Amino acid sequence: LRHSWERCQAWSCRGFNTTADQGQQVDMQQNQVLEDLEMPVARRETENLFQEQPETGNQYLEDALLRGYLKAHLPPKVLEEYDAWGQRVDHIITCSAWKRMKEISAEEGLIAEAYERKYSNWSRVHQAVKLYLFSTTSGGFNCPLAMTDGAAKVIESLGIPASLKNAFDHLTSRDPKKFWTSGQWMTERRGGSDVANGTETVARKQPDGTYRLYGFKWFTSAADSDVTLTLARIADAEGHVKQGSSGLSLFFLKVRDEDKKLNNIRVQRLKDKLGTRQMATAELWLDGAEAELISAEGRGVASISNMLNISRIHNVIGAVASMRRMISLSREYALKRVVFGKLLKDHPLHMQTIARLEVQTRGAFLLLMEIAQLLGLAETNMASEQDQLLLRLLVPVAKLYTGKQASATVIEAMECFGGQGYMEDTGLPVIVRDTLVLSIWEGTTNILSLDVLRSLTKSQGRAIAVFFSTVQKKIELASSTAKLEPAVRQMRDAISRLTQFIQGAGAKEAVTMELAARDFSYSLARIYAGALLIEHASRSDASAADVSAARRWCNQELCPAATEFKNSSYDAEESLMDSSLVYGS
Ligand code: UCC
Ligand code: FAD
Repeated sequence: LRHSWERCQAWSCRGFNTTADQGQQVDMQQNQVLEDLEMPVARRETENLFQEQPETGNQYLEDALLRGYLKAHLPPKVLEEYDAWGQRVDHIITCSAWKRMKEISAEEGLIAEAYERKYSNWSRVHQAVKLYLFSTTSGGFNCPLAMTDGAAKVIESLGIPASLKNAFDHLTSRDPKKFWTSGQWMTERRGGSDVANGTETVARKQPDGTYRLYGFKWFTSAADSDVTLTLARIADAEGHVKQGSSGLSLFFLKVRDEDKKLNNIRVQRLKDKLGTRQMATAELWLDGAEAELISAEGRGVASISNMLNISRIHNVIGAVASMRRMISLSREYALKRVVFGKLLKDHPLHMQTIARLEVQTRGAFLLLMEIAQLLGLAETNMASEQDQLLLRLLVPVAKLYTGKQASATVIEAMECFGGQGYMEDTGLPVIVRDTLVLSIWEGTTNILSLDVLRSLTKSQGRAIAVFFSTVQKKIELASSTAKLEPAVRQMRDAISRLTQFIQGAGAKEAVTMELAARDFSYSLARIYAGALLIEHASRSDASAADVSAARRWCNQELCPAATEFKNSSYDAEESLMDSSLVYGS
């Protein structure tokens, strides 16, 4: 793992990306033109007068005049729409570092690992750890990897049909020349969350059994990918389509043909994004794109949910990795920055600030590992029914919770650098911007909170029962550890309040649970992560810091849903008042 990380680190230092992901803001085409000008990392002698930096820099990135001049003069385009002969080509230009990331991902088996299952049920943990180390130095390549893993998972869950065998082999290949990445084209203009009502793309069946897709995909990330999965409505002989979720089917398509020509796809434009700018997200017209139907008709959403659940786990990996990176940089800076006559690390209030971030990150990390373990069990037929229910429940819980944790953590950690944290050329704002998307894509916080309810409803109470029994078991094992006693007590109290909330809310109208969905999901996240921290701290070789992390985590409000329920926050009158507060009448 260390070797993998060092390779990626070395690569991201060599190119436009320093270890602090600095160059991500520079347009990709400019990067391509400029890459020869980029100098290897060089440590600069610092005069006593200046504050020592937390990381070494890059000569090109540090030369503001050079960058400013070139930025002003070079064309910022990253999309070549026409070739020299006037033919429409819509070629998305990516830099060599991006292409190299794809090669490294294949060589490291970042997707292959999960499907080779060399480490049996531990293969997913191994993959997750490698991705976790890779994530913040991947220059955004973690995004196509997430979707590629999701596509491979869908194909595998279909039993790898003969028509998709070749694609599966490419998606899970370790050979850089063979490795393909996949997109995930779900969002249309009218619906990113409400895919069931927002999808207008139509699929027309061809005499040879394939389909042609016509529609407009509003967000398509890693638009340079080789293949994609997408949703469309199959038109009948009269051209009519069925509306709603049951009218959606899932399709597989190749983005380009053998001659690298786009598959009747036109790039409308590239998105001008707040972050993740090193990764091209496009708006695409499908104008008769040839596609293969891969789900049963009308089962598109259920089929693509296999992809969603995998890419949401990757989102958790990205969230924890961002938190870890910003904390590493903050604590490193605290060893070097002197204020009021001593190092930042010797100011107790500053250490308390970082320690709080550390506690959050530990909780998030253990949630991630728990999910990776459960997924590994499920994929090697070792998961019990309870494990599977828990996995289904914990994926949206962890995605929504760690997305929010990561946003808050990176902003707080940015402040740990004072004014420097806000300066573009430190590379820190890039990490902040790239992190903020984690709570939006792959399902927003509210949508995932509703998905938590969906998973509970569908299991008819079994999932929440497994949740409670698993948490109880974890804290029971720790109850003999005296130092953890306060944490265990707080957890027992939270479990009891959560039980009362569920009984109380269950007796009310459905709207109560909808209004409570977010607080309820946060409660599940905090209670489950609390149990994991306690379990971790009760090992015989646990450190004092492990115990402290568990205790501190459990000192927070573990069950906000119970508190808000007691405050009548989910009552119909309060819901009306929400609207009055927002609209002022
Ligand atoms: O944003 C995107 C890519 C960004 C780039 C990738 C970054 C990756 C991370 C990088 C690392 C740093 S792609 C777009 C993402 N879009 C979404 O996440 C959509 C958000 N909306 C939802 O999730 C909604 O809840 C929908 C679309 C699933 C709701 O659809 P419906 O059709 O209204 O919902 P239904 O009718 O409740 O569900 C239809 C079926 C049901 O199964 P059956 O019919 O058997 O009862 C559901 O149980 O689908 C099933 N289902 C699921 N099953 C729905 N969701 C799930 C699920 N999560 N797991 C299992
Ligand atoms: P809306 O659904 O309009 O949501 C607006 C707000 O309303 C949100 O706060 C949401 O939480 C809230 N809301 C919606 N419904 C409810 C409800 N029932 N109850 C309470 N609150 C609700 N999509 C793809 O398919 N493929 C991609 O590759 C892709 N890449 C992306 C890359 C980036 C950088 C970004 C920012 C987005 C990308 N997306 C992609 C789209 C992304 O998945 C959607 O933007 C996201 O799912 C939200 O959908 P929306 O934009 O339609 O927002």
